Amino acid sequence: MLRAQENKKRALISLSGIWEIKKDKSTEEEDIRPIAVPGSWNEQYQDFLYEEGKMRYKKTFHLSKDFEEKAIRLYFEAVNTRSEIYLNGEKVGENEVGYLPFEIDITDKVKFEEENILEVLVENELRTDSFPAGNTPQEDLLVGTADRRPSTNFDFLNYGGIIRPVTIEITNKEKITDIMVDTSLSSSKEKRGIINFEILTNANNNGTIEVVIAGEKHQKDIENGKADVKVELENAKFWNLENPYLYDVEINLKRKDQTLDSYKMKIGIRKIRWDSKNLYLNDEPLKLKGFGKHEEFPVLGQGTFYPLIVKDYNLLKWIGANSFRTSHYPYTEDWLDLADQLGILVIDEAPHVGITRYHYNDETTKLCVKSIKRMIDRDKNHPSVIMWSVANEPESTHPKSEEFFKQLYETAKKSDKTRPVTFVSCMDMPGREDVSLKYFDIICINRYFGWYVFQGRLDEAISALNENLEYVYKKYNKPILLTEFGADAIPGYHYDPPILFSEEYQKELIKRYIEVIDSKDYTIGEHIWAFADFKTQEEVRRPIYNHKGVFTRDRQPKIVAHYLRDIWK
Ligand code: GCB
Repeated sequence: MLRAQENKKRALISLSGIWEIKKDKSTEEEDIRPIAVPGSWNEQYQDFLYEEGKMRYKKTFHLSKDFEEKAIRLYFEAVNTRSEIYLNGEKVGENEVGYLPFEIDITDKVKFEEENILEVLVENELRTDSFPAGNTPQEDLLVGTADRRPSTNFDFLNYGGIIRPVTIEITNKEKITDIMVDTSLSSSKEKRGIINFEILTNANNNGTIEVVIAGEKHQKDIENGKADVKVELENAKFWNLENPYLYDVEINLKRKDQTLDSYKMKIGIRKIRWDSKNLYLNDEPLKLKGFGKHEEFPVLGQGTFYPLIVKDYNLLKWIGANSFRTSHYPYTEDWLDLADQLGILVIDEAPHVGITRYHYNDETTKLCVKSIKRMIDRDKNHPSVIMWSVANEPESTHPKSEEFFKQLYETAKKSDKTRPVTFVSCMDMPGREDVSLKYFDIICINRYFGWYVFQGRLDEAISALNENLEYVYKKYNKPILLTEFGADAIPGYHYDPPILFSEEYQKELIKRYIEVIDSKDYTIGEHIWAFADFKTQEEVRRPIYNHKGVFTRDRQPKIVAHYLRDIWK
């Protein structure tokens, strides 16, 4: 599926703005309230903070008769989580994967020059064997979630709503339907860029695809709805962290002299590979410096908010970071556009957080396979994406996890052979062995020595970390990335000597972890948890927020931010 876009042959109508919302059960007219789209509903109304039921969204729109001969599709960038879509009272589509886009063709259903009523029934109920994951029998959980409110298997608010923009795209009926770009055969040494474009259309055998890049046009006839175009560029400019060079590409669908459709994109020529100790970008070993993040902010919840995207990249650059993980779900695609443009590397994570033994069944496997395919389908052409993460901290010690994760690994590999695939594990230590990580290319691990274990006892924590890294490397013989480590620091809490919850302790712990990580030649870097404080469920371990942020929730630096800036720059 192609992301909706506006260009010389495509028009977009935005449905962002104020919609109506009401609880689905409610029959009272006065229960209808205004709600902002995009945005999570949780912090727009006090009584919606933990709302988990079905909510009915509504918006009206009009279309001119000028579009009667055109193809019209609704493009939802993301609805969390399950949704049913109704147009003028008729069900036109449904979706069960959060944080990823879906489309609905409404060409034959939409009314012209009359009011159209669009309704979206949204539901985010916590389910033991699905996503968002929660309401899990407590006695079986390895990670104690006690009496959380709500009972999530993950550490952020159970957000719901139409969280990302909704648009109507108007195109010709014959159009380009997907584009795959592969630059992995390029040679940075010889400065030769090899770009394979695989372009899909619904124009069967009748037409030509034209690819315009670097001032040259490359043409190929469409066969069975497909055209493969290979472009070779001598003296190619490679995409890297110092110079994230992007080529502007225009792809046209043509018949005789007529252009039926057009699509614009930016591509970066770069190559990823890895061995038993390193991950390479264009044959240079990488050292990742960065964070696990969230896409969330006061009032908006997880709603797309362009100033936040700009601010966070500004801070990533300010602090000298070169990468982040989209924990624990794929972010709005504009994040990736900016990562491409600014030269920031991204580990793209599927929305699979809180997996326990109850997920190891056929139905959940199918759902996860579907969402991994959809994540890769959306993000495959972004040069900034260097790795796929298929899950965060699942119960991967359980014997049944093995077959489940093997399938998820194979799914990701089948969709994309050019990038490493991982999942983020927190379990691996003697007596608590991870049985699934062995299938994956890069070993990503989260460690909280000095916080949840060895609380405040940094010397013991650091020696445990040392020992555990050696153990994990010996077990897998693959590059290791510490994807999470950190400590809660309540902004403005200071203490000497450094003790739990003080900004000083957070700094000391992070400093000592980085020293250990840097001392091993098989580690590929450090991702601190977390970039910024964020809203969580309610429980005694969380004074309203998770305070492991290096920045506060409103993006002001804590002491450790200045320390990181010194060592990373
Ligand atoms: C983790 C999770 C992350 C939590 C973090 C914490 O391991 O991956 O979502 O927020 O720990 O602070 O407990």
